[in-house]
Amino acid sequence: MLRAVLVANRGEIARRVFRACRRLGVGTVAVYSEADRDAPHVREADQGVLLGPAPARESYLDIERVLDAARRSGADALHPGYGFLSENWRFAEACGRAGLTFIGPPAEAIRAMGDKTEARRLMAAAGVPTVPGSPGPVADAAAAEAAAGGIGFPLILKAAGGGGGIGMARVDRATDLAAAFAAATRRAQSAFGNAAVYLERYLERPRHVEVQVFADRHGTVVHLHERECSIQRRHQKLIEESPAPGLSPATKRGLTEAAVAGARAIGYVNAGTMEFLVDAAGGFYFLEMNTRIQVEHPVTEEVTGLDLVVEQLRVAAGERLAWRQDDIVQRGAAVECRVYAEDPDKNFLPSPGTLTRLHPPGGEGIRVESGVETGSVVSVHYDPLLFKLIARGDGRDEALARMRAALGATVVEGVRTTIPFLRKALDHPDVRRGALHTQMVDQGAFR
Ligand code: MV4
Repeated sequence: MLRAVLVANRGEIARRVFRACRRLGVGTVAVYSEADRDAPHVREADQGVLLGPAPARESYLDIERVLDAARRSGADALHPGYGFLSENWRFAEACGRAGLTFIGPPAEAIRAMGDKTEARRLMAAAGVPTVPGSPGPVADAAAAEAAAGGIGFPLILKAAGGGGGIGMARVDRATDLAAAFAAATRRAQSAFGNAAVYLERYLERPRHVEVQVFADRHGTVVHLHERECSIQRRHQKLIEESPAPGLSPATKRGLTEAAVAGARAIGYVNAGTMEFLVDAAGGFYFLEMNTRIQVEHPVTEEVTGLDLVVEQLRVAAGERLAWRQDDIVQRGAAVECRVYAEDPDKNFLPSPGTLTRLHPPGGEGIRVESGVETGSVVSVHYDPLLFKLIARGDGRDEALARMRAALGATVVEGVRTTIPFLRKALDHPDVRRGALHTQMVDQGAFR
């Protein structure tokens, strides 16, 4: 087993990883910025190492400072959490060179999936359905026009170096393509330092369904079923659930088999997520792969009864997966709401400040994953996620009812939060009946 794990992260995910370490009797090392000296994740670890000033560039994103903290603390493994350096293949590689076990996939898998056109190509070669589109990046406007001829309109321009929706542009007519291509290229260059752009057929109001996969170093690859994550705002997920409501057995089987085949084809190891778009007819298309543990992993834990972070540590230590596919069953239903320090009445403007009072909910079927406590300061420097509420039930209706009650019982004072928005969303008739799609929030369904 591992000796001590450094978590190169903060907030709720750092605390979540430390909890898994304690379950396995593994030591814990926190890193922190000057803004996080008094943060719960630092107090809860065996050791804490100061990285540097509050800005993430000088602390949580500074590879040399993080590696130096690992050396000084004696940690033999590193968990990147999500965000920050979690999908930086150079960082994963540097951990290996420094003699640290990176708790995640091989650097090469991170690199390959980070290049969105390479990911599409590898997945298509593995038999995973992809959205019809250009086989790779398009070199110039003329190449874009040639590719568009075979794809049709509407289409979408995406950054090859990007992902997560940044720099995408919908194009409805051939006459708009050259200008849109130029704009997308410029945005891709400034956001990712890589101007490469590719084309896909635009799917109208798709659902976002993702499949949790897990692989060990001994060739076993399994899935842990799906999550529905369509309720997003500007590519930030707000509500996630498992199972995905209303998926046909055929679509469900297709998704999970494709996810496992895709992960196997690239020699994937550890936890990963295959993201798909699902259209109204049940057709599904690979979108991208997230090569990290995700924010929404608890809904999968609640329906499978398995501890994904403990398994990440075990697999990283070289052990075999403790699960066989047939033992991984979805039981009941679970939903997660992300509570952010943002003002839904001001276009989700971040709402930093001091939490003068925090009273999280409890009760049957309710789980809270929090990075904060009463007195915590919500800084402008980091993602404003305060905590996640997870509700489980024997079925979807019970899980949603418990979530409504939990949101109603939560008290947060000192900052504005997304709770009023979440309550409106959960009361919406389309959400109640499970008729979800990715444009709901941005189209104003919950205002
Ligand atoms: C699309 C799409 C429609 N057609 N691709 C947004 C995030 C990025 N990973 C991919 N995204 C989309 N890709 C095609 N060919 C619509 C979206 C999209 C979306 C996807 C998932 C969840 C929320 C979304 C919100 C707006 C657009």
